[in-house]
Amino acid sequence: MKKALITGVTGQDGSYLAEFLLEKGYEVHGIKRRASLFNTERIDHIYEDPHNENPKFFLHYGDLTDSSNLTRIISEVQPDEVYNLGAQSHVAVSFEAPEYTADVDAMGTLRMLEAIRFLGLEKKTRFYQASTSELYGLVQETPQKETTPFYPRSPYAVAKMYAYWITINYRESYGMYACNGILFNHESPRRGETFVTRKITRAIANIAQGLESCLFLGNLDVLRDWGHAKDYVRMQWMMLQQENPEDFVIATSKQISVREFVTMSAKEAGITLEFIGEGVKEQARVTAIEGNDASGVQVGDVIVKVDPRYFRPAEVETLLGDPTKAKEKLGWVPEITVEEMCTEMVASDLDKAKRHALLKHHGYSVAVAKE
Ligand code: NDP
Ligand code: GDR
Repeated sequence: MKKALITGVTGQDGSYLAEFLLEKGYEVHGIKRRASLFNTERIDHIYEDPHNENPKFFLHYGDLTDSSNLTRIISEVQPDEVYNLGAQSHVAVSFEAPEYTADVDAMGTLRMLEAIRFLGLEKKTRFYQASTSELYGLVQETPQKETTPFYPRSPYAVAKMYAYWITINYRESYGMYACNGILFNHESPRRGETFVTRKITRAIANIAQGLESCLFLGNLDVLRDWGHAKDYVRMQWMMLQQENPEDFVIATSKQISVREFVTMSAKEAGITLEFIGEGVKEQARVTAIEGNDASGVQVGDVIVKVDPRYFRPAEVETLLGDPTKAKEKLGWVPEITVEEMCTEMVASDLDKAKRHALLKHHGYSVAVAKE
């Protein structure tokens, strides 16, 4: 039985990857951070009580800033495959906490690689690094592929650029099976609530149910190549099953704007929107309502506004990936479209909003967390 170790197992990708590997028959180990509240919501459904007989899923307390802890866990687990998904993954937050972001995202990757080498596992343990389309930043070529030059535009992207190169360096220096997946944005109902797609689907659902009145966003013109996390974790595993380690771009090769994603999400909740005004004055108002999900809004309501506090000091305006290499060498193609993903995300957030609305209707106080 193969053993896999996942950093970032409590995150969006970590949770889907853990499910995927358990289904493939792996023994799966995950590193979770200590938090003052439970932070395992995304993996609670696959949690196994360590008192059970023959558990297949194990959690270890740890942190990418702590080398001795990482070395001990890797030594205990002796993994065949390591998936380094742990990161301070929010681009906007990386401008607020650049040093911490570098410590976790850049140095954390080095700590993992060095622990594998130090323990003499460099010929046994295969290593996957969660690289990112943010490396392309100010794009030098469209669409972006494996050979496109990088131009990172945030402390997050610069830290991930170090991680990208140190992974290649360990591959070339020590013959490690180590590779980078250069993944474009991927989302799901499990996406963190402060990334733009989930912020939109969650707010639209809450507004439709009368729990919120307005969604404030930053740059609506930005274009992204959005795929589904389930498709992308499958590719993370495929990359570690080849004869030789290589780096791959993973994307859908279709891009839409933030504004289009708002319109699409609202439509899913039965709300037709019209955008009016320009720049920081741009807003969206309701022009029609269909079905029963949007009882909390009326025609004419303004439910989306621009707030400059969500602008970034340096923006990545457009990203569009070319996954030809992944298709030709690994036979990988994304199966879920952005439209299907949006339908799933809005349905999931509407379900939660309806439960909250019901509680509110029965007199319970319901607080909606926001950033
Ligand atoms: P999430 O933000 O959902 O998950 C990040 C995970 O990293 C969480 O489990 C988090 O723990 C953990 N983590 C954060 N800081 C530390 C630390 N100091 N030590 C150990 N673990 C830590 O990200 P995603 O699942 O979306 O992304 C997975 C990886 O892929 C990340 O590295 C991200 O940068 C990268 N990536 C993501 C893309 C995307 O579109 N989703 C695209 C390209 C790359 P906790 O739950 O406690 O916060
Ligand atoms: P990104 O994702 O920065 O691409 O990084 P995010 O969803 O945060 O932003 C996408 C684009 O939307 C614009 N935007 C807003 N973003 C947020 N979060 N909140 C807003 O209110 C808002 N309004 C407009 C942003 O400016 C940006 O251009 C994600 C992360 O998962 C990274 O870890 C990963 O490496 C990349 O995707 C690929």
